[in-house]
Amino acid sequence: MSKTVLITGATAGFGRAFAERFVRDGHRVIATGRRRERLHTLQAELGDAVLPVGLDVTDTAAVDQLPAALPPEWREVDVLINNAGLALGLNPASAADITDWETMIATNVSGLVRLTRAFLPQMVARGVGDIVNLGSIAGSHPYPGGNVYGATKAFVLMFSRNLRADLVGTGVRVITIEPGLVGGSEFSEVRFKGDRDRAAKLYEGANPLMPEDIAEAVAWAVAQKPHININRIELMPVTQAPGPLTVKKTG
Ligand code: NDP
Ligand code: 8X3
Repeated sequence: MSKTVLITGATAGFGRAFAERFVRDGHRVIATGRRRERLHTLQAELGDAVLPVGLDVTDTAAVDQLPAALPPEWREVDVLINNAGLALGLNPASAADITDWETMIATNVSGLVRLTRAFLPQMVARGVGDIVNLGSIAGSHPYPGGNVYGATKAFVLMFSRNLRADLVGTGVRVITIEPGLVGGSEFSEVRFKGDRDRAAKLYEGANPLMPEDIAEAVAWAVAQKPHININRIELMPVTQAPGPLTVKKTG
C-alpha cells in the first residue's frame, strides 16, 4: 500500500537517499529542507511522487502551520522521518562555540520535537503512523568533542522511548535509527565548517556505511507488519567499534 512519507532534511545525505528509496518502493514523499532548489531538482528527478516543501525546522511558526499548509491530498502523513540534523564543531566543551551548541539543540532537539507534536494528532486520530527519528551512536557512546551533539542524540533516543510509552495502544509506531560512521553525506563538511579535506580524511580507508544503507534500514523497519514496532536500530561499519574507557595518569 502506498504511504505518504514526510522527510525533513531531504536536500542531502540520508534524507535524499530516503526520498529515492521510498519513491522507488512506490510511496509518495513530501521532501523538505531549507535549500529549495535542491528539492525541485529532486522532484524533477523522481517525478510527481515528490512534493517539494521549503522548511527550516527551527522556524517554529512554519513547523506548527505545516500540517494545515500541505495540499489536502498530502495531509495524511503516514511516515514522518525526523532526519534534519547536524553536528557543529569537534572542540572540547571548554573551547566550543556556544552558538554552535544552540544551533544543534534548536535543530536536533527542538525542531524534531515540534515536527513530532505537529503530526502526531492526526496519526493518533487515524490509529496509524510511523515516527522515524534519526539518533546516532553519539547518543549512547561518548567521544571527545561529541559533547552537545551526542547529548542531542541521547535526547532523541529517550524522547522516542517515552513516545512509545505515550503511544502504546494507539497503533502509532516510533523507530529510532542510530548510525555510526556514514560517508556520502555532507555531515562532516558541515561539522568542520566547509573544510572538505578534513571531512574527506575521516572516511579515507574506513569503508563507512553509505546513506543507502541507512535508507535500507528505515525502509525495512517501516515495512514491518503493523503489529511489529522496531524500537531501535544501531548500525556501524564493520571497521568501527566502541573504544575503551580512558585513564589519564597524573604521575
Ligand atoms: P547532511 O549534512 O548530508 O544532511 C543534513 C540535512 O539536514 C540536510 O538536508 C539539511 O538541509 C538538513 N537541515 C539541517 N539543518 C536544517 C534546518 N534548520 N531545517 C531543515 N533542514 C535542516 O547529513 P546526514 O544526511 O549525514 O545526516 C542526517 C541525519 O543523520 C542528521 O540528523 C545526523 O545527525 C544523523 N546522523 C548522521 C550520521 C553520519 O555519519 N552522517 C551518523 C548518525 C546520525 P538544508 O541545509 O537544505 O536545510
Ligand atoms: C554521527 C556519527 O560518530 O560522527 O552521528 O557522531 S558520529
